Amino acid sequence: MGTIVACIGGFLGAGKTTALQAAAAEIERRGRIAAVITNDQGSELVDTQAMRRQGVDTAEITGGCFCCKFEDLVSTMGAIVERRRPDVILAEAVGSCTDLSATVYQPLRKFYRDTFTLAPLSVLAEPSRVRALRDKGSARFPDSVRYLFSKQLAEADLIVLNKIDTLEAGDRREITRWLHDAGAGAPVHAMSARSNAGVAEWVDRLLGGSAAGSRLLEIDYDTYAAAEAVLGWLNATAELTSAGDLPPKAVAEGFIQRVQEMATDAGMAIAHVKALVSAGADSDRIALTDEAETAQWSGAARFTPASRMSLVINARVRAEPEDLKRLVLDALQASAAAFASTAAVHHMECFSPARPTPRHRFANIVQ
Ligand SMILES: Nc1nc2c(ncn2[C@@H]2O[C@H](COP(=O)(O)OP(=O)(O)OP(=O)(O)O)[C@@H](O)[C@H]2O)c(=O)[nH]1
Ligand SMILES: [Mg+2]
Repeated sequence: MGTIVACIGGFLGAGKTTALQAAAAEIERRGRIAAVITNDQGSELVDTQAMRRQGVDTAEITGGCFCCKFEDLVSTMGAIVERRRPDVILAEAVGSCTDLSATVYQPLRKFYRDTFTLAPLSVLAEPSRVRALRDKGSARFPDSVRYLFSKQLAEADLIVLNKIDTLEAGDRREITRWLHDAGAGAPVHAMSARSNAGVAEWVDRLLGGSAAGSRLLEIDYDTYAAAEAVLGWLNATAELTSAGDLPPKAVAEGFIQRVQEMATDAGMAIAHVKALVSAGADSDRIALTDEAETAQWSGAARFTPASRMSLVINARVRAEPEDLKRLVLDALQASAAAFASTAAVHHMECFSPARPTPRHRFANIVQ
C-alpha cells in the first residue's frame, strides 16, 4: 500500500487549514506521521507558515492549483515521502478550486496507484457560507460563485460540516440535510476543527479505506472561471517598526477592522482576509471570513510588545485586484500611523485567478 493521500477542499474560509492542523495533531497522537501540502495561486502563504509553526512538515505548491500543477503535486509528494516517510499526506486545495476528482484523484489513481493510496475527498463547508450561498436572494456573491460552491459539494466523497460550535442542534440538522442533498447523497460528517469535536472520527474516516474519487462532475469551465475571476486575490508581507514598543495584537486587530470597514463601504464581499502576525518569538493568525462578522484569532494572541512586527497578509475579496491592493495598503498605513510606526511592504501580489487549465481531466472513474 502506498502513502495515504487525502485532499481537502471547500470554499475559502471553511476551516481547511484549521482542520488539517487538528487532523495532523490527531494523527501524530496515534504515533503516525502526517505531512501537509498547501496550495495557492500566489506565494507567501499564511497557511504554510501556520502549519510549520505547529511543527508539521509542510510543503507548498504556489502559482496555481493542484489540477493545473499536477506534476508539481506529484513531485512534491514524492519528495515528502523520501524525506519523511509519512503515513499520511494531507493536501489542502485552493478554496476557489473544484473538479479535483477528475483532475487530481483519477490521474493519481491511474498513474501512481502503487505509490499513493487515496483517502476520501473531503469538502468542508461552514454554516454561514452555506446560508449565504444556498439562498438565491443573497447578492454578496454572484451566481457563478454559487455554482462553484455547489460543484465543490457535488464531487465530495465526504462532506464535512465544520464550525458546528457555532450551531444550535436544530440548525445543525437542517444544514446537514441540505448538504446531504447538495452533495447528491454524500455522507456528511459534522465537526468543529476549532474545538476538536469530531476530528478523531474524521481522521478515522480518512484512514478507513472508504471510497475515494467516487464521483465526477459535469462542470462548465466558463462559469467556473467566471466565479474565480470575480475574486481579487492579494498576498503580501509587511513589517512595522516603531521607536517604542508596539502592541502586535491591537495593531493587527486594527488593521483587519480597517479592511473590514473599508470593504463594507466599497460594497466588496469578503471571502477570507487573514494575517499571520509575528513579533519576536510570538506569532498567531487572525482571520475574517465574512464582512459582517468579527475577526478571530486562531490561538490566544499572546504577544510581547516589540518595536518590530511582521505580517503575512492573504486576502480573497470580491473586488478588482487594483482596488483591493489600494484598500489593503491604505488600511496598513493607517494602522501603522495609529501606533506611531511605519509600515514597509516587502512583497505584494494582487490579481484575479486565471482560468483553470488542468493537466489531466478524466471523463471516467478509474477503478
Ligand atoms: N468557530 C469556528 N471557527 C473555525 C473553525 N474552524 C476554523 N475556524 C475559523 O475560520 C477561519 C478560517 O479558517 P481557515 O482554517 O484558515 O480556513 P481555510 O478553509 O483554510 O481558508 P482558505 O485557505 O483561505 O480557503 C479562522 O478564523 C478559523 O479560526 C471551527 O470549527 N469553529
Ligand atoms: Mg487554508
